[in-house]
Amino acid sequence: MELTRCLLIFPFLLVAAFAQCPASNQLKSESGEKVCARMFEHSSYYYDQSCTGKYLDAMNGDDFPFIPLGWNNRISSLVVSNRCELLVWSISPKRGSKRRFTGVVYHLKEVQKGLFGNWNDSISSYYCTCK
Ligand SMILES: [Ca+2]
Repeated sequence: MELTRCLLIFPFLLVAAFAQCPASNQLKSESGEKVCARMFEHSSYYYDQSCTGKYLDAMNGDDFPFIPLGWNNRISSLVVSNRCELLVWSISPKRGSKRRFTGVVYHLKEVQKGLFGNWNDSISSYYCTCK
């Protein structure tokens, strides 16, 4: 009886404790403003532990040919708000590979960049817009 109860409750607790990536319709700044995209320092092999570490918010219309200081080649996961899109480049200013993102991206490592690369720790410029 006790064991059964544990088995039923434990998986739910794990998900609740580690669910990290916010949903695309829940991105708000501390002042309550809608955020265009939130970019995170880390990701995890486990989907429910992604979107961790420090994060960088892009607001609607933010256009950064040079990503803010300290963030170059550092972003590993990201979430783009509903009806918004994030354009990124691998080299500043807006050079190299280019990619458009929407929705939740748990692992930039799994997004192919060019023939052999991937987008983990590879974003150097961005432009975020919402409709
Ligand atoms: Ca990283």
